[in-house]
Amino acid sequence: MTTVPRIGIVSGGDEIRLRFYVNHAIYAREHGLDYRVETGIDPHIATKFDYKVSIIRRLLPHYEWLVWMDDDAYFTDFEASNITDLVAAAEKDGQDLVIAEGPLEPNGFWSRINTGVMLIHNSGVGRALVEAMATADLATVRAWWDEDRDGLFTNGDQDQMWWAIRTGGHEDLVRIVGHHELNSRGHYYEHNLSDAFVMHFTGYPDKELGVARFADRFGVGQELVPEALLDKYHVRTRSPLAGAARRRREIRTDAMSAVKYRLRPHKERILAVADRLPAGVRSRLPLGA
Ligand SMILES: [Mn+2]
Repeated sequence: MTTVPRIGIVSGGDEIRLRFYVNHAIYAREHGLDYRVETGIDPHIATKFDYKVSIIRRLLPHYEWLVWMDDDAYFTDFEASNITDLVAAAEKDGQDLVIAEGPLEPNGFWSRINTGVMLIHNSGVGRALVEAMATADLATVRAWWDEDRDGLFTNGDQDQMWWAIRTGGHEDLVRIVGHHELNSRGHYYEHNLSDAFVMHFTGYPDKELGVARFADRFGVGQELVPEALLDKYHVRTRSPLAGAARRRREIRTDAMSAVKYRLRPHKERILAVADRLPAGVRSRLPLGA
């Protein structure tokens, strides 16, 4: 008889663009959890979000609880046992999904949930939620969406999951926690890295630089892992974005931010014009996601 491991963390996508896997692997090892980094390439990919959905569908049967971590979400508190605590709390209350609210961003964006970090139970309801997220028709979800009630529409798995929760009768089986507990943002870290459990780098034009600058704020390396743990696990490459390469990225990113800042009063008009351009041209403009 084979036994299904209890809790596994998985992250990845279609490319390995950041060193998140060092952060995730060390957190998992410290807390006795399994960890895999996966490539989500699949014959059925339609949008950039599908890589993640394909990984979750493929791996959920291999664990009792599967923890999805976006590649731009980093653990910042290596002492905190939030993953096992939240799984225990969900099991006690008979819940099959644990997910955080999408907190207010500096640009005013918010959402009822954020699918960057999810704890999914390998149960009938857990599997049904994943299937609904994977297959829900985005046009149907968009027609149902109410921005005042549901927040920002992102055109992807997050909206499909929220629709699945709300329309599938699963609300009592989903635990929506505060962002500090599972999936927070840079502006909520005030004093130290234990102000929240996971830092999710949403909305950064250059994520690798965003991680490096956040690391500098708290005097830690770009893996966001305490030095003693990097030593313990023999991590040889550390804080790789440095020197002239980093300076080039700083200059480019700051120049782009300055342009965006100056154009902000005209944003609606620019977006309306950009909407009429061919997709190939539009995708090269610095309009953000
Ligand atoms: Mn993300």
